[in-house]
Amino acid sequence: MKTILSTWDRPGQVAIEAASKMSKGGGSLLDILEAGLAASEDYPELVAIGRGSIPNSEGRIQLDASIMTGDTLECGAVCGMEDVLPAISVARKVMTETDHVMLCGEGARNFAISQGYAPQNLHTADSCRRYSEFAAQDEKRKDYVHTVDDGVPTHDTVTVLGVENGKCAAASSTSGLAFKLPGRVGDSPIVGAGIYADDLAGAAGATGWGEELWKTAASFRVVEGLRRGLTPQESCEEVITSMVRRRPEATKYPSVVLAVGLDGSWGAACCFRAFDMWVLQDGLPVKHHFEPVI
Ligand code: SD4
Repeated sequence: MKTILSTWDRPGQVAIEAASKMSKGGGSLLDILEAGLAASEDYPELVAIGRGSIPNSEGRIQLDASIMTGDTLECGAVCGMEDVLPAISVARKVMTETDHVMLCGEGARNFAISQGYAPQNLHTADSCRRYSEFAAQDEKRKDYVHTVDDGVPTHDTVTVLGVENGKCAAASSTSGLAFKLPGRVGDSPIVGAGIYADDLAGAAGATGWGEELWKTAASFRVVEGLRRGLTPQESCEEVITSMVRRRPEATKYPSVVLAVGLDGSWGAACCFRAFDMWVLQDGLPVKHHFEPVI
């Protein structure tokens, strides 16, 4: 049996539908996760991933992505990469074509071009408008990094997990927080923070406030919980609860962890705000809703 998870409502739906198509076509677990994220990156209405996403404070779209396979622990990531889609495919190339784990900024962009990806303008009319509104403010609101004025939630990072026949994988793609400082990198491309996968335990991922998820090494800790025998749901709840107990300020904005066990069991937990996630099992994507655990 195969289980695929994908974060958030609309972004997760775009990802899970593409993942499902790849799955039906016989793709490997990594192909399925990559296809899901690549589709979300290319979907211009999603504001926190790929094309048309909310740029940094200088108006530039900088993408972070990562992928990891649980059989060998091999992983690849890019961060702060401009002008290239899909970032997740470049991250996978870092894993398969280099001896490194992560490439950043200009290096990631040049590597992508060397692998045949053509640079392109990732802005849309909407992303330009949002940036103009941000740039026109006299005093830049700090909470802009979490909510934009038209009410669009900026938390749309897509993190996907998969397990099939006891083998697991994880991947994530994002443009990071809205109007972030140039060069800022969140948890999503950081193995152990934004994703982790180990065929001896299971896979986990995160989305939300990257700084807090990173401080707590969220994904690695969730996988370690699975290794200790917790269910995915128990492990996710334990990590979110202990993150918030250790740093109460972490409840100021949304954070989520999700996990899948080697037997296809799954779970998720969040703080601050409710969260939706898609689960694909037996060929049928179903949306699940989670209320904050703390
Ligand atoms: C980040 N964790 O860059 C990402 C943002 C995110 O849904 O997940 N938004 O901090």
